[in-house]
Amino acid sequence: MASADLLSDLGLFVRSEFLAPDECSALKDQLRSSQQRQAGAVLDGSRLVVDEMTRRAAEVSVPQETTAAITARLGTLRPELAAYFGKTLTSVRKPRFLAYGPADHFIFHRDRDDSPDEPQEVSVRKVSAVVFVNDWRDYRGGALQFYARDLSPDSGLPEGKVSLDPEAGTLVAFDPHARHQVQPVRSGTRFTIVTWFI
Ligand SMILES: O=C(O)CCC(=O)C(=O)O
Repeated sequence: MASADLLSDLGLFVRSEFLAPDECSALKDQLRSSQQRQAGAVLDGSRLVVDEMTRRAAEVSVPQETTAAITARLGTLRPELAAYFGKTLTSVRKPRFLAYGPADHFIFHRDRDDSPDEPQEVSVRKVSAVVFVNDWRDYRGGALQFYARDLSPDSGLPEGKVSLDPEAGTLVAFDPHARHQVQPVRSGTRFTIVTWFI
């Protein structure tokens, strides 16, 4: 993974141990035993529909208390993220819990693109966040990749990709306009939590 200094020069917010190791283990057990359904990938009107070429992953239904606890924890970062990204952030969206098994992936996409037909729930996103519940000890592949120039257009950096494969418990936050992808998982299961600050 690129060094912490480079990531912050690129405008990525990285917080290691956002979740402690014991919290990650407990959450992982819960995610393994909870119901999963295929995650949608493309918008059909305002409805997300499955398109395995674009995204192959499962959305995991966790108990309401887990969603509430993670939402509250994410909320504690809101002032820091607002200062870091120079944006007014009023709240955090309900987090989504994701599982990527072998061959699962999400091709390059933006979480917000400001197109005229973008649904309101998308156009309000100001900061995207991903929490890594587990790491390479449990799976191979599955790096989160960005285009360096999307993150830092004025840096003069050559066009290239930045790959992140951080330790379990790390939170990464970024501008939702930045293209990013999840590379195919080769083995094991990768668990993440995604959300947006608005
Ligand atoms: O699971 C991840 O690392 C990121 C998922 C993602 O890009 C998304 O849900 O928009």
